[in-house]
Amino acid sequence: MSPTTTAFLGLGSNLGDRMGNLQRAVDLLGANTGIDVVRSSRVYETDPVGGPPQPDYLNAVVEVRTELGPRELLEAGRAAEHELGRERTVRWGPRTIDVDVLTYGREEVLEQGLEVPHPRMLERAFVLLPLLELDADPPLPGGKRVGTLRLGTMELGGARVFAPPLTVSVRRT
Ligand code: GSY
Repeated sequence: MSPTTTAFLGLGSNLGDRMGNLQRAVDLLGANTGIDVVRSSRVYETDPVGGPPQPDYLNAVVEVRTELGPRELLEAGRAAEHELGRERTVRWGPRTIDVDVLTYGREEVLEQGLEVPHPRMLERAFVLLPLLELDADPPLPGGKRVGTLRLGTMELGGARVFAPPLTVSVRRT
């Protein structure tokens, strides 16, 4: 068996059946050979950040154990987005689903189109709140530690608990 790495993925949806889209993304990710979805945070309803005026999002974070490398994990997320009909037309615009690689072990990745830990996660309540539910001391951009940050309403506002964690199915093979 290949070595596995714990990674955290951010999920967001603000078009169509938002809960259904998040759950389907979890199921599609978990259907990949080489990805086990271990846990989900609760689902938060969040004020949209950036882009044109758009509906509120539902956001969650899932913990995965994966044999894939960070780039392959990103591709698996893109494939799930594609399957759910995501169209990349408006930058920062509304979407059926967004899958972001937030962290990959404690590795730092800086490649074309892939930066891990995610560079904007510290400014986003919709990432921080669900992520901190699953890991009290996650890898952060620039090697920062949660304990040294002064997280207040600027960083953590605009998010409300909306639903319990998404369902993850344990693989039995
Ligand atoms: O970066 C992911 C897509 N996105 C989101 C999001 O998922 N949640 C909220 N609240 N605002 C967002 N703006 C963008 S772009």
